Amino acid sequence: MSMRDVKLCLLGDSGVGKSSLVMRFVTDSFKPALESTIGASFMTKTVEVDGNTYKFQIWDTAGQEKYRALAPMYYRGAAAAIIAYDVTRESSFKSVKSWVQELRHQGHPNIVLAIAGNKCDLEDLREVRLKDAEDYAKQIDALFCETSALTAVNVADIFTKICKKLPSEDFSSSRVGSTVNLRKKRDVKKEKKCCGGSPS
Ligand SMILES: Nc1nc2c(ncn2[C@@H]2O[C@H](COP(=O)(O)OP(=O)(O)O)[C@@H](O)[C@H]2O)c(=O)[nH]1
Ligand SMILES: [Mg+2]
Repeated sequence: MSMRDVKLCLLGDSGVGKSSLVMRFVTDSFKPALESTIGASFMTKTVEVDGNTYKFQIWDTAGQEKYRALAPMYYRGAAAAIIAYDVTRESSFKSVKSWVQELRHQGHPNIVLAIAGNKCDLEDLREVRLKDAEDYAKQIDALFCETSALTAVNVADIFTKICKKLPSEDFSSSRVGSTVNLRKKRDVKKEKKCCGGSPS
């Protein structure tokens, strides 16, 4: 069976739900009181998309400022990054923009970027409009989803979309455990947004 290892890192302010998103994706569960991440934590999850197998190596970073200097260790060499914000906290959406700038300057030019507007279950507390985030993501050619680690909405989808946008690789000749080669050209098939539609 052909398998691709995909190194992915999660970035974003503290408390936006990065660890909860990883937990939902990896174990399909939600724990309301997760301990806050120290430095970074690592998990793997294997998925099948379009008949190909992808093994995600997920680095979940800590959002606090004191750990920010560590982030390059995780996003350098990453094939994909999910930058998460909290739809109920405008300041966390502003931080997305600074992460995008940092990745543009320091990350790999072909890194697949996805933006996750998490906690979309908290519609009443919303501070970030869906359209504003969608427009921004489109402008920087990033995948975009509003997600909820609590209800599971769009969590698996964002990872599936990332698989589809990874630089193409010849699976028939790939060895077990081969890694994504970022030097290869990006898949020409552009996907402007991830999940579409507005949350109910
Ligand atoms: N309502 C709601 N709360 C969430 C969601 N995701 C995370 N949380 C809560 O937000 C807080 C921070 O989550 P955590 O995953 O630790 O955030 P991190 O610091 O970005 O890793 C916790 O109290 C979570 O239970 C979500 O989708 N909806
Ligand atoms: Mg965390």
